[in-house]
Amino acid sequence: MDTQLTGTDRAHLMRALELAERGRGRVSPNPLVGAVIVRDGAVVGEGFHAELGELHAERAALADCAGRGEDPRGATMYVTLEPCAHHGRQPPCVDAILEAGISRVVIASEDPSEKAAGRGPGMLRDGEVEVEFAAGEEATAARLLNQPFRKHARTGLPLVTLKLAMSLDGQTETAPGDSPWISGPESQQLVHRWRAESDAIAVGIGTVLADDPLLTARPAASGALLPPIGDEKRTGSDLRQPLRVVFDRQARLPLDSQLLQTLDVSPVVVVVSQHADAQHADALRDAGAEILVADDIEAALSDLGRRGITSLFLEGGRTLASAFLGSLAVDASRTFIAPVLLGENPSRAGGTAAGAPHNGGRGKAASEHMGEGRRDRTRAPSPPQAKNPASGRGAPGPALHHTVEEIGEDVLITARFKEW
Ligand code: AOF
Ligand code: ZN
Repeated sequence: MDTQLTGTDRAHLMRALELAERGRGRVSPNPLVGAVIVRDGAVVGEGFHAELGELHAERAALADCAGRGEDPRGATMYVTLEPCAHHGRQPPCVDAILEAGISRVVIASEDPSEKAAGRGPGMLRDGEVEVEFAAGEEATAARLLNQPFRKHARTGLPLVTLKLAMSLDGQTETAPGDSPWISGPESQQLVHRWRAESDAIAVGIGTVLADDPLLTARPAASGALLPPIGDEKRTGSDLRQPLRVVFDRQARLPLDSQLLQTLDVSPVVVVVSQHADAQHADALRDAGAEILVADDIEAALSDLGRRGITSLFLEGGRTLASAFLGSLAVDASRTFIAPVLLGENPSRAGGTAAGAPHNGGRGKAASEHMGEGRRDRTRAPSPPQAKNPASGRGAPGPALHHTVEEIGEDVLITARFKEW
């Protein structure tokens, strides 16, 4: 039952959500989860799921409680996701909660996985534990925290986020990460962060042929601009690198491309059509790429989902973006608009109308504007989406919600088209 929680309950859940955030970029394909244990009004334990394969949030909070020499018996546990009841990489959290004698569990969101879906809360109730689910703001925040996990659990498909950068005259760049950018340095840093937080990045073959990109997450290059992921500063070396995916119908990826020269950093998956030249595909396989045969976006997404990819970040170019939009396969978008005019036929390699890479002139003062002027706007869900939330279709159409913020000298519009 959804319950009206007290202000204190809600504050503890918000703290649990904050803790959950610290696992970002480390736990996928698992969800981000945080937990707080409160006894007689005092916090006696806090924890979060910090690393894939390691303690779940509930056990981490119980361990913290033990470490503080506190007794969790009779306490309330606030947790952002329903406690699990299955044996996976970790034993069931419900066993730990029951053993610890926790008397009340307040849960911010349900776990839509087949193996969960209410089993844990049911077992807790059978064990005489009072179980309450949050509604409202905390429940929404908990669901939004785990959109990739939730979509993957519900559909088997990764959450797709489209990234675009454009000039004031609507020119889009085709090689966001690795050739001169339309967007400024702060935006580039954000994109490297997003890469590190994604399970996979995708580009079209046109982008690879034009720019020979690396598509790795390299936020450490100018780390000062980048706030830490999780609760501590991280260097480039302990960042998880996303799987790199090239949509390459005809298997044209050059064997000497940077992607294939850096397979030690992160694997490369080449999505080819069943009509692709078999020799080309074999050569790519011999060079160390994984070949995925799929004739449409949906088949490719299903295959990536089966490999445990819960989030796919689309980085370019226009052809790939159009294909995903045409398949209604875009859940979210992140669009940078940079204060530059590129003119009719921009030479793609950063040649601006003025003939000089415009990023060079961006002053330090730009960072002072970070995050300034952020606006939140919510739109009522459009009827078809609201009626058919699990259809797996997202965009084109109006966003369910979007924010506008300044990143350095650029404007960033972040939009959601689908909620899971
Ligand atoms: C929780 N607390 O902190 C997390 C949960 O392979 P395992 O053992 O790590 O289990 C992963 C599954 O457990 C994951 O798919 C999700 O359903 C749940 N994650 N559950 O009670 C946590 N991370
Ligand atoms: Zn668990």
